Amino acid sequence: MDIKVLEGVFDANEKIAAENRELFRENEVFAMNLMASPGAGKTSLIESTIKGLGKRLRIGVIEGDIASSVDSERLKNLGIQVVQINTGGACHLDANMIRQALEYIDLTALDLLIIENVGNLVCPAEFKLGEDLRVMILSVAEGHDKPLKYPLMFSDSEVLIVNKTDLIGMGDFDLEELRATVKRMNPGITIFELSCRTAQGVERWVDWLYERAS
Ligand SMILES: Nc1nc2c(ncn2[C@@H]2O[C@H](COP(=O)(O)OP(=O)(O)OP(=O)(O)O)[C@@H](O)[C@H]2O)c(=O)[nH]1
Ligand SMILES: [Mg+2]
Repeated sequence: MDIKVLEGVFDANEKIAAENRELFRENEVFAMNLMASPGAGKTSLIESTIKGLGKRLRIGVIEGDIASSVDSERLKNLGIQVVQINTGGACHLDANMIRQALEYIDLTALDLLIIENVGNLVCPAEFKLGEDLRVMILSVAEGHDKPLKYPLMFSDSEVLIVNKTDLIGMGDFDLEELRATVKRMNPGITIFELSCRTAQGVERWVDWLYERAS
């Protein structure tokens, strides 16, 4: 009985995600779901990406948080459309939340929609939003063993961004070991290493995203 209920939730989400996907397709908007632990650097990467893309793409952002509008406040001076979703406790965004947020976004004025998911390394991976691209961040401070402990997001993302590479050498983070583990779990994954703090590696990521989204 319980299993049926859970299946119902996921089926309903898949259905709305498909509708969101169709809406993105009709409006020729490329949608990216950005997932990571709290503090890994999602908002920092969005800031760096917006600056790096400049006027090449028209960008909008949906910010997902349990509470507060701290992140959307950070972005609103960058001259883009930003909508904040507060989940009120839920540890992830779902397709229905995105559908509601889309009522406040003019998709006809966008090329790229970036969705910052709730900071969490587990739950966001389970809910499709209708996105074209699933990107996750792991920051150096979190440790290279995280793919083994939280496998779903690593196996299910198309891109892994290793952020805070400026901190490599300050602890025991082993980049080679991380790469090998992730490639074993998800051979097709594309990995970028960068630092939003120093901007090293950001250009390569931004150019790749531009090619992919346009
Ligand atoms: N050293 C270093 N710090 C960074 C880097 N990128 C982000 N930070 C810092 O990490 C902290 C968290 O960054 P955010 O961008 O807010 O992280 P987030 O993933 O959006 O966090 P939540 O939205 O709370 O889940 C901030 O203090 C950033 O300044 C980096 O490349 N190197
Ligand atoms: Mg954030």
